[in-house]
Amino acid sequence: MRVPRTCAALLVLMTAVSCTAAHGDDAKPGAPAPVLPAFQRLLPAPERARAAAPGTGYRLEPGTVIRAGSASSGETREAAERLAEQLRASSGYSLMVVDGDQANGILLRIDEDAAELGDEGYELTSNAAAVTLTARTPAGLFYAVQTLRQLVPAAGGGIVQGGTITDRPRFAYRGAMLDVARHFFPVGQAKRYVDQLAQYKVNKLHVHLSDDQGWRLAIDSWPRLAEYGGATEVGTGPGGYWSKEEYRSLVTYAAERHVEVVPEIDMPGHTNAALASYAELNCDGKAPKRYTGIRVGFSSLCMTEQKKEVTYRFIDEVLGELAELTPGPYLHIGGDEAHSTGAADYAAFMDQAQKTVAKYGKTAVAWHQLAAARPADGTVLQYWGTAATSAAEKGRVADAAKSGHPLILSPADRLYLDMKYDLTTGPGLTWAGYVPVKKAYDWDPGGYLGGAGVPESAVLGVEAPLWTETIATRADLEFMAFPRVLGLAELGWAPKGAHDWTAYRQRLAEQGPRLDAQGVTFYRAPDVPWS
Ligand code: NGO
Repeated sequence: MRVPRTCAALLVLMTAVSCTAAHGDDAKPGAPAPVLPAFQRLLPAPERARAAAPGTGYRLEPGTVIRAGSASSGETREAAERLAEQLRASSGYSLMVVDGDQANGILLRIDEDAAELGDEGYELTSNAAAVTLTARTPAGLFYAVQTLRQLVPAAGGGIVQGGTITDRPRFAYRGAMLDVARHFFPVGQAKRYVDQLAQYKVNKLHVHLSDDQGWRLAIDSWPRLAEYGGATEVGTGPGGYWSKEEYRSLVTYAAERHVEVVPEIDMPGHTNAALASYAELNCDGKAPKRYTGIRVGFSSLCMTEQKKEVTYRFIDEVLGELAELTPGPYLHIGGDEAHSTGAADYAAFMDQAQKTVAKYGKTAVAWHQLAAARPADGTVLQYWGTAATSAAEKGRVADAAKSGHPLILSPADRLYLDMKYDLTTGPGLTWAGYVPVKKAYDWDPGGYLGGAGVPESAVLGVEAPLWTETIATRADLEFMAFPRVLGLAELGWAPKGAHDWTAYRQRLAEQGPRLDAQGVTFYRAPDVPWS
């Protein structure tokens, strides 16, 4: 008997999952997807899932009680309350939350000895008496809850498929980037993105806070950056900036969803907004006009002997304030496309910027162009090359990786969410080619730079950047991000053995109603069998 490919891929990791022949690769592109058994619907795919007989499992009822463990920590209780809220909304049931650890109803528990679950893993079991979610950490418990949300039938109550899921992420860094510099988006939009991402187990939100077209974060020691440099964006819009209070509220909101905010101040290029705000930062002492076009590579902080001091004081004060707002370990210092900075000046500047990040107790992240200069110990490089990137450039990145610099992979022809899907896409750029949904998903981060000598162990994770030169509205933003960013989530979390486009596109199709219910204006890719 021929095992349908959908199941073959899952069976590598899952014993006893029930696969039906209905969803093999015979399914016609564009035909509605058959409904998948619950464990096979999960996105991202779990590391291991063992389903009990179909129809068995825990039945969610109006009287179901959610138990937040016995030695219930605040965080377990919080996770239980949040789960209750979400399930109430979809089921209409009252779902009381109580302390206690009886396996009866839905039980959430932290087991600090469950070392095998790691920092973000969890176990979920469902039987007639209970659904039990176990994790070693609050993050793991949060991800167990996200999985359970996908297992509860969308409409109302119903049965949570019986069996056991044991799950951990493949990569520690699973990120999305939002460029709020080219077009300004309020903090509320970033929070909405966090909610959308966290349910798919994405754990980093990188915010691109400054560029030629706008400076988006209030800095007390250099107030004109935001007040003057923030009052423009691409085109004729009014721009805007985030106050420190707003920024802090985003950091807190994200942390509650186990998402860490990684702030970026792009330097020494992409700095026209700063140069326009302060004449003293310019080599000739004259402030250029503010810029609202979409060219890159024309601006640079000044590195002459005379100006170095003010440039270094500037980055020290900006990064100092940024570090103070950032509980997470990373500060992103840009370093891309510094075409107007000489090579020696670039290297010296980036040395100083990395030293400054270290002085504030943080780890620097930079775009991979830093590999051509001097990445400092511990600095993380973010690779944004494409299939066309030269062997020499890849080689420099590989050398850095081999000497201990972790890599975040954001190949532009796979993960740039600002690339058009195809020639009919309204917004978006095409410099890295079209990026249809399949292309965004169908590659292996672990082996991606293997040809250049980068081992999987050097890959910290993946990130999908959303640059906004051509994206000015929430609708366009979501149209470009969804559904491709789910591919990012899958690549970052799911085990390599689950990788299979035919199976993935069916799981993706199952997310359509969920995205619809959340009001996400996603792109209905023609090769995904949306129901
Ligand atoms: C490049 C460039 C950005 C653009 C983006 C557009 C990087 C790292 N620098 O990516 O300034 O916005 O392409 O796709």
